[in-house]
Amino acid sequence: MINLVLFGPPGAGKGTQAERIVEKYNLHHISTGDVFRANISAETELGKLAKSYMDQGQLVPDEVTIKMLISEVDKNPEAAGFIFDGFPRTKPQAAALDEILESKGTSISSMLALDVEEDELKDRLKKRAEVSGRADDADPEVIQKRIDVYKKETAPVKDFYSEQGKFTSINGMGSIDEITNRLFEALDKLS
Ligand code: B4P
Repeated sequence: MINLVLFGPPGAGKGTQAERIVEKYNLHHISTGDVFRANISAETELGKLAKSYMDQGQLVPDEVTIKMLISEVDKNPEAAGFIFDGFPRTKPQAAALDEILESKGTSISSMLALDVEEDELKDRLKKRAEVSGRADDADPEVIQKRIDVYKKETAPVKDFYSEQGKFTSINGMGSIDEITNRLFEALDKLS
C-alpha cells in the first residue's frame, strides 16, 4: 500500500500532478483545499469558517482541518492507498496523520515535495485567477500572504519527513509532462 504526501508551496502543481498520479497508481486522492472549496460552495458551517481563513491567505485551524481529514480517510476504507494533497501543512497535522494511519495499520510511504521558484508560483496563480474564480488567487497581497505562511508554517513539515527518511525533493519547474515524469520515476522506486 502506497500512501503519499504530495507537498509544495501554493501553485506548485500539487492538484495538477495529483490527478495524473491517481490515474496511474490507483490511489484515493484527498485534497484538503478541494474539500474546503466544496464546503464553501455548499455553504456549510465548515465552509463558512474555512472561507474566512482562505480569503485572507491564512491556514484553516489545525483542529478543524485534522477532524475533516479523519472523516475523509474513514469514508474510504477500501482505498488501496492515499495521496494527500495539501495536507499536512503544519507539524501538528503531520503528527496527526501518522497517528491516523498507524491506527489503520499503515503509514506514509513518502513525501514528494515540488520545488518551484517564487516568481513562477506567482505567475501560475495569476494565470489561474483568470479562470478559477478563486478569491485567494485574485489578489496579489493574498498570494504573497499564502507564500509567506508556507515558508513560516508549512515548509518545516519537510523536516518531519526528512527525520523519518521519507523526504524526496522533485524539481517542479518545467512543463507539466516533464514534472509528471519526474514524479512517476520517484514513485516507481517505491512500488
Ligand atoms: P490548495 O487548494 O491546496 O491550493 P494551492 O496550494 O494554492 O494549490 P495547488 O498547489 O494544488 O495548485 P496547483 O499547483 O495545482 O489550498 C487552498 C487553501 O486552502 C490554502 O491556502 C489554505 O487556506 C486552505 N487549506 C488547504 N489545506 C489546508 C491544510 N491542510 N491546513 C490548513 N489550511 C488548508 O495549480 C496552480 C496553477 O498552476 C494551475 O492553474 C495549474 O494549471 C498551473 N500549473 C501547474 N503546474 C504547472 C506547470 N508545470 N507549468 C505551468 N503551469 C502549471
